[in-house]
Amino acid sequence: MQEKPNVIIILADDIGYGDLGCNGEQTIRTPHVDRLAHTGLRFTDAHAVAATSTPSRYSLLTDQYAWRRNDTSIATGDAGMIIRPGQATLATLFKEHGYTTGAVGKWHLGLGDTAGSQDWNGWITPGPSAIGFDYSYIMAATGDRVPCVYVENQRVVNLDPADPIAVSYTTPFPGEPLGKDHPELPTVLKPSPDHGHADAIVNGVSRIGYMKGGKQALWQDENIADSITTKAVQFIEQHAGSPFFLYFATNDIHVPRVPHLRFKGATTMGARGDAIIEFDWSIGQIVETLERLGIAGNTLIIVTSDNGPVVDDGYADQAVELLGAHRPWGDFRGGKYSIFEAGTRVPFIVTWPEKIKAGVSDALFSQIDLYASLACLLNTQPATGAAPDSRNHLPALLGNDRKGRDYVIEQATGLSVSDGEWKYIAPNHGAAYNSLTNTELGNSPVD
Ligand code: NG6
Ligand code: CA
Repeated sequence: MQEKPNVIIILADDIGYGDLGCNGEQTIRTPHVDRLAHTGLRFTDAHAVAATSTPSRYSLLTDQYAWRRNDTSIATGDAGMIIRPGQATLATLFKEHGYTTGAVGKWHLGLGDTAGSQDWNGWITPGPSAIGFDYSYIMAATGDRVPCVYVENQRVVNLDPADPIAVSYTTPFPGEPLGKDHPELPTVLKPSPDHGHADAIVNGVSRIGYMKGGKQALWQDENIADSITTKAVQFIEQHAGSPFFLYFATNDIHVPRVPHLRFKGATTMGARGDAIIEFDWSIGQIVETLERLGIAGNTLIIVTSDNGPVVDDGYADQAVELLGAHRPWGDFRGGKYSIFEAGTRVPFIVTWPEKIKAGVSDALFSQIDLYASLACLLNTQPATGAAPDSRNHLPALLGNDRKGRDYVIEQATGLSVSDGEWKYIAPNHGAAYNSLTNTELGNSPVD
């Protein structure tokens, strides 16, 4: 009988607190996530560290606040690896304790030594293996940034050597049409006015950045959830006999939202709503796999999100027009990019059937504490210098402490600190409002 639990972190992209049925929204049905919420512990006051992906993921994996560095803002698709080789991460923690470790899905933490230096046609290094992951199957950045290919164990999947890939974020490739010059060519999704997303056109969708070649390796947008879920399921199947740690970062529900046809019309909210249902399906596949293999009872699953919700994030997918009564941000103000509460207050559900009792926890919790808390679960402490900002809140994570942290620090353009009742937002000169996404950002230059 395996004593150590398997650990799976399922990190959604841009799913807001209110986007899940279990958080009180009557406008959407997410049965697989809701089942986890009802059999496990559902947090009402848990936070991502930042209101956008790269700093949030950096902080979650290293458990060092991203704002301690000045190079952790939203990464391009050719960014160098932001977490440096040898830096402690959740993956190194688990690996040191005998786990097999895997990263599947959205990466958005850079690859290679420096920006633009990656060999997309060879071995891309450093990559996830340099920070503790035994296995990786990732999208380099986001769905809306080139290169639009999967990278498995640091090599582009399905690459035809006769059609090498080139990527640039500075210089277009002659002969490759761009969305900004050919607005008629993106036939699957058009960018929203003024949002950008008007560079390389891949699969009828114009993206950010320039790309050439690699035609055979291109992902199909409607198959991304299927592809990465299949890889996550295979990883679980292959390692079911000994402890594993899986970081499963979904592409749903980031833009461009192109859910598989079988989810079309699953909601009345168009692609954004349907992508939430696709996300929920992915969760169902993971849970069903664990149950089929008889390891569900001793697997700790965390379902959470990298930042708060956004409705129009750059493509004319009718998310605004079809939103109806749905409130992705729940009762909170702001959203993705915002220092107000909805920027980082995210869904957070923890299940471990053999150890965690069903319930709802109002404990103040931050993703920054995962390292120290999970280290405690492994009967160890962070090594000197590892996860410097992480504190052990394992009792809160397991439902034995309903208070949690004294405060959380949140990051958007600037910083805020909240004790769960009051919140201080440090004055800063960032814009007060993002008119593209229609988000109150919470920035103000005065106290
Ligand atoms: C923004 C993009 C947005 C999204 C975001 C990253 C524009 C105007 N907007 O810059 O579409 O890609 O970056 O999202 O380009 S995140 O969830 O990965 O942080
Ligand atoms: Ca995100």
